[in-house]
Amino acid sequence: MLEQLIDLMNRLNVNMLNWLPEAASTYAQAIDEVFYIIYIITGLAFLLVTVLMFWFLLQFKARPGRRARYSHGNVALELIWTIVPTLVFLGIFFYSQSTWSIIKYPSEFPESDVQVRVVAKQFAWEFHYPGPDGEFDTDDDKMFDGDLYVPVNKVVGLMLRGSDVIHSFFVPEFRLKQDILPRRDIPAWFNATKTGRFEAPCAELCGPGHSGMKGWVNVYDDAEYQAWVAEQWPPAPVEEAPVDTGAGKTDQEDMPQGDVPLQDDVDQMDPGDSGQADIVE
Ligand SMILES: [Cu+2]
Repeated sequence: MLEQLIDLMNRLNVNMLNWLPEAASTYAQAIDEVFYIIYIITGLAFLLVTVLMFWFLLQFKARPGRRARYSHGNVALELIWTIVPTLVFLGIFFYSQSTWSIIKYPSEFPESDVQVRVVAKQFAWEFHYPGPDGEFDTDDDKMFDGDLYVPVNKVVGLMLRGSDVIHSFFVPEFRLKQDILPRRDIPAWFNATKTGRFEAPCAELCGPGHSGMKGWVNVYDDAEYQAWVAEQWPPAPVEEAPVDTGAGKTDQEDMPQGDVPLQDDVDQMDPGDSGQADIVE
């Protein structure tokens, strides 16, 4: 039904939702469906009202010999045009509830693979990464001015922080838009389904430089993203940082590889240790 209507609108060339940018996040399709439903309902209401208006204009225009009739209203009609829109609005509410809640209710958010703090200020975006330790406000944090880098098909958790006035983080292709308030942390998330470079303009008039306040979301595939991370946080040469490729990887590779290498390791270590201990003793 919905698809046939959309098809009809496309053929009549009245489907303004074709003007939407491409959908590039996991929830973009669901948002667009809510848009379509509302667009169709309001479009039909517009047609009904317009047709009726012209029909009334012609039907009840002044004619010689016809007297005006005084109307006291019609209870049945008023009940209908109150109850029907109420049901329509309630229907839209319940229909869109699942889509809305997964995007806007933090308790419904999926667990994030990457966490970024977004700081909005007049008139720029700052993207803060916690670094390998996963903790913000530590020495290995890094800030990127105007560019957000994320892996494709991964949940990216955002903490939106305002530093001066109200801003709004907007990525049209992701159908993500969230207002940012001064001195408040507001969580948001997305999961990009396409690689590329997507514009992220500020969508809240925030001062004279508002129109120039935009950032870019760079969505990389897995390999590109890993390369970018390795470039930004080069693996430490010593075994201080177990998070990056070097130390952690060899440990993980050794573990499941049968008994022989592990046994060798143990055999090599034990005499060595005891030998050392003997020497010390
Ligand atoms: Cu702004």
